Amino acid sequence: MATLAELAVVVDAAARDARPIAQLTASHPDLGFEDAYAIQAMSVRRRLDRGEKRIGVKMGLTSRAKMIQVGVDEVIWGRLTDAMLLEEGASLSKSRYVHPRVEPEVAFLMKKPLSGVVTAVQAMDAVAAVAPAMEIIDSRYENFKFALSDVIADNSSSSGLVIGSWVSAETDIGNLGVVLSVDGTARQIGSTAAILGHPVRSLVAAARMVAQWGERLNAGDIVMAGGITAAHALSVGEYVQTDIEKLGRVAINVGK
Ligand code: 0L1
Ligand code: MG
Repeated sequence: MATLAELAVVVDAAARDARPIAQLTASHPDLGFEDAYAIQAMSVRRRLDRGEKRIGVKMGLTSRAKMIQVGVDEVIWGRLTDAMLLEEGASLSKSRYVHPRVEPEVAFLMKKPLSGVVTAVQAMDAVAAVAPAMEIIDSRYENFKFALSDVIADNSSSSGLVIGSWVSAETDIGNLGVVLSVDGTARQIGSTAAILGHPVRSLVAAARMVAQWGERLNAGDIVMAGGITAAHALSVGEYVQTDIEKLGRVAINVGK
């Protein structure tokens, strides 16, 4: 049996080298969520030790569409670093990923620390701004297949994010229309209400879940609230855009 630290080396190397690996649960069927989050923390520590900077957290599996797409039913979280941040409107390099997918999200920018059990009002009071966003998810597991412990250990498939322009945190984000289009054709349609009924619930969950690991959301952090629709698998040459009513637009090109 490999130790948790050894498994962290495995998932970190797979992400760094964009190389698919077997599910950890294939060789470690008893890997629980707690161990999986410990692996995640150690693998992200390795990134930070290489010079990457922590910029916030992502919430995952926050919509029914996502839960059904991957066959699990728990909200999960992962850590974001500056190396994952893509410039709005720029090209991502598909060869840096194993099998990347993109999903429309809402991003929060924090202006105050937040941690532990908080209400929705307390959570929004800690938010400086909100923005339309897209997450690039990339499971490091072969065929994008995993058990929940696998994906948690793999930093909840976190691999990229692109943020549009920040708008006022006063904007009512509870039920805004969302369209993800590829080369001008709508491919996924949804509402921000798909995120746990209201995206602020994802922020409340983020504050609670990071606290379980002795962490907090800091002023300046980005919190990705979670996918609104099923994710779209990226192909080279595509132009992918998300439009969110009242929030605006965010786009990327997919390069080699
Ligand atoms: O909702 C998400 O950000 C996805 C988390 C992990 C599952 C996946 O890779 O699709
Ligand atoms: Mg996501």
